[in-house]
Amino acid sequence: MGQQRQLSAETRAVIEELVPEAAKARRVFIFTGAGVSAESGIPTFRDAQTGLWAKYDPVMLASIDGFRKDPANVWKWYDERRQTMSQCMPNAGHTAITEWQRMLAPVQGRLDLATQNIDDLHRIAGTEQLIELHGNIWEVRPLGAGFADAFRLMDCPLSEHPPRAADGSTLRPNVVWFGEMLDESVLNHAFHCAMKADLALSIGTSSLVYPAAALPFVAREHGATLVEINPERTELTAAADYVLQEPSALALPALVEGIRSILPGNPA
Ligand code: BJW
Repeated sequence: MGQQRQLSAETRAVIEELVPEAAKARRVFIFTGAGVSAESGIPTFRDAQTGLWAKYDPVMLASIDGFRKDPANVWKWYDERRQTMSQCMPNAGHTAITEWQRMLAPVQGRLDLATQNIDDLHRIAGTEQLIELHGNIWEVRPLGAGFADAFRLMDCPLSEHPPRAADGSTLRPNVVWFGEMLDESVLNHAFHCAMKADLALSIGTSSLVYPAAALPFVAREHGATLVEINPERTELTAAADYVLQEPSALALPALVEGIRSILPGNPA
């Protein structure tokens, strides 16, 4: 049997201090990145440059130039990732966020979740009104078309690279590549939620990719208490009020359980 992982004594002390404040928050904003899905078996974007996908250059592939140069190769990479993701289930971190969102309903609170992840795991875990900043790997749109023309394409693996629309035109993944604008309405909504928050959490992201990485800073500037959950230090760490230097699938359930124990209307 595998050894059970435990939070460090330092993290337990930080959670004990954080729980009463977190339980008072009625507008919670959560910003997530690849680290949250790492424990479901999906390599992070940085892992991709050293691990499973080392044969590819994700920074080149995640760009419109890379796609125009070799759409079949880019689609091969996305198809492999779709196949990996189709085998993955939400982990305890995803589930804890959903539980926290549900726990806030009886106290007229709300939790907004903006994710950079394209893997659908937050939705599968049941989180509602999900804000997908960088799109969704299960959606496609015709090359040259906008986000509004996206539709789901669940074939896995795909029968051809690139997949084509009924009229023969090339389809692309409905994700945001380097140098591309994010969907303006989605980004504006995320900033609005960040600005309204009284508690903001940045979880499992290297905080390097903008404009998304600005969200927790903006929440902090507008008065939110800022929490970071990440086993590594990031560009955000120094700005955070509370730092839980742990995997999210370990720290989030402990935090949410602590909140549940004192939040009205949420029996264990
Ligand atoms: C754990 C854990 C565990 C591990 N528990 N944690 C200079 C040159 C070129 C561009 C720029 C530049 N300076 C700025 C830019 C802009 C650029 C940018 O920010 N680049 C930076 C890299 C410098 N941004 C853009 O281009 C954006 N668009 C834009 O700015 O438009 C404006 C504009 C356009 C045109 C003209 C003029 C202006 C678009 C950015 C789109 C990002 N897209 C990607 C790909 C999505 C599709 C796909 O996946 O295929 O999004 S890139 C990639 O990075 C992906 C991710 O969502 C995103 C963030 O990554 P994330 O989630 O932080 O993952 P990692 O891997 O970096 O980190 C994982 C973390 O998890 C680590 O910290 C671990 O420690 C942690 N971790 N295990 C908790 N168990």
